[in-house]
Amino acid sequence: MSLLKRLPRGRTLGVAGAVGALVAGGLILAPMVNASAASGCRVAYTTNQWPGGFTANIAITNLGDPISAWTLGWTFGDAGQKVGQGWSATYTQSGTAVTAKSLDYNGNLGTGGSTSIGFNGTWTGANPNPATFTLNGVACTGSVGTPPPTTASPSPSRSVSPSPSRSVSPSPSTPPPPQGTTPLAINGQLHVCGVNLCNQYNKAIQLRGMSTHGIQWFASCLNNASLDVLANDWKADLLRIAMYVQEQGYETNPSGFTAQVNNYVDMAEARGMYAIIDFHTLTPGDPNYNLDRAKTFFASVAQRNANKKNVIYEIANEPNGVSWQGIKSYAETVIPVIRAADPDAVVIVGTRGWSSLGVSDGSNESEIVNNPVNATNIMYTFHFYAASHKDDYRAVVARAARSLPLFVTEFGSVTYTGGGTVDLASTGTWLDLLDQNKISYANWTYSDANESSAAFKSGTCAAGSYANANSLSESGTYLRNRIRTADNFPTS
Ligand code: IDC
Repeated sequence: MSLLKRLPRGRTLGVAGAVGALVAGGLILAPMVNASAASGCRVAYTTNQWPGGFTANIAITNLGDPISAWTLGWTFGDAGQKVGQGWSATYTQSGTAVTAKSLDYNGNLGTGGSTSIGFNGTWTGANPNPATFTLNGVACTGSVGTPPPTTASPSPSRSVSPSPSRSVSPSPSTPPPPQGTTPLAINGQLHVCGVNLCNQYNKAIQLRGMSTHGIQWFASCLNNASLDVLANDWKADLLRIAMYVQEQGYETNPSGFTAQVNNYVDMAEARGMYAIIDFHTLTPGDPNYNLDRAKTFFASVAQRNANKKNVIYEIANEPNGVSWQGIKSYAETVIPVIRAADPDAVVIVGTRGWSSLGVSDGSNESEIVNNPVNATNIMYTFHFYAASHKDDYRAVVARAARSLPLFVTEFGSVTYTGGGTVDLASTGTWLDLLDQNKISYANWTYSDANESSAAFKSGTCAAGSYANANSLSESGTYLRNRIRTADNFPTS
């Protein structure tokens, strides 16, 4: 439905001079907006454009009384303009009318407070930028107005105007300084910003950590002692929880595997680490084969973990033998299930050809760039195995990283079989590339599987000596040294 139809008394989005009127129907009304509240806003909209595409960056400044949630509205000058992948807001477009709604972490804007959002879009025909914006239904004219007190009875406690907070308070949209030193305490709720992963201070960060092996096989490597070592000795930021769906995994005991995953989420959280919930589809490669299981599983884990800040959802490990259109369709079915329960978590979408951005199927990232998943706050998966995948794959990642938010949720220092040669030279070249682009990663595997990708020597988990250097494999020794180097988590 067009938002324009919801506006009262024939007002249209973006008409200057309608300062202060509230929008009926609850659609645009923010909780703290009050009939007598001063309102006003300024918007700076800048674009980079090229034939057919553009990136828009939007800086919003609230000039009125503090608000706790906002909806920015505007009207494109040409029907050919379309919002694609966006960040830091939830975007809805109907015809030329667009709204961008705040997320949990950036809804609070004090007087003078500002926040930045943006999106990648496509265009045909003319590409005039929108000239006028509304914030919570009020035109952004760059000045402050106080509406007449007729739209609702004024609250006695607010009869003195202007509010004292208007001139003094700093923006409450900036979270307080971190209360702890763990990756989770510093970074808080994550979100996607442009092509990066951003922390609660809206700064781009890189998370580095380990993936479990299949939790149906290597639970003996996942306990309080081993995760203490991962958090404190390896200084990992991230634990990826690989829950296979087939191969004696989830499909054999849905409630049992769901509980096991939730338990690992809690164990990671208790140690200040992020947790990727990996729906580890592998064979069959079409994620739609597991669509009903995915909907059941993600509805459950998203509801259970909605209030946690450490959870990232990975909806399909390695799609293979399936088109990008098939993956996109799966994603656009599963993501709304997650969002319904946990609206602000980052979701990672697998890519074609075993999450190679299509390269292993003879394609590349352009199939995604030209036809992105219709959802916000998402990233795309890239996997590599350093002894098998080298410069040609690296060239694609270096290029794709400029237009897609990427997350390396799994990689090996070995061949794609999970075994064979440990290629530390190629691994180092890969990790340098990921570091330069702040691409987060998890290494396969934090286990003692009898294969060269495992970080621990075969059979050592039972002994429990996770911190003993003699327990580590060649790959584990290298990855520990890489992961434990200092993080760069900006807070201002
Ligand atoms: C491998 C394991 C191996 C197991 C096999 C089948 O290392 O022990 O027998 O899966 O379950 C992937 C997959 C990941 C693979 C890994 C190595 O995501 O499940 O693990 N790999 O082959 N993609 C590329 C490589």
